[in-house]
Amino acid sequence: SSFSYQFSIGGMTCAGCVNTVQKALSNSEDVISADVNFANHTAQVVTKGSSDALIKAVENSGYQASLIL
Ligand code: 9UX
Repeated sequence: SSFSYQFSIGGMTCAGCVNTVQKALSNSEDVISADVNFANHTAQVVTKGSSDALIKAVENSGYQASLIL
């Protein structure tokens, strides 16, 4: 089964950052879709994996992510 997670993303200071975070999430294992919103500083991700793996992927790309419950 798959899960849908919403994250608050920190550190995106220009629209180019959106592409970096988008790629980090999209290229992560088990991710089905990832949509990053610059205006709201959020990301919506559908994955077959864990939210922790996604937070690590975002952090490894130089940004922060926290799960919105
Ligand atoms: Mo824009 Mo983001 O020049 O690292 S791409 S700030």
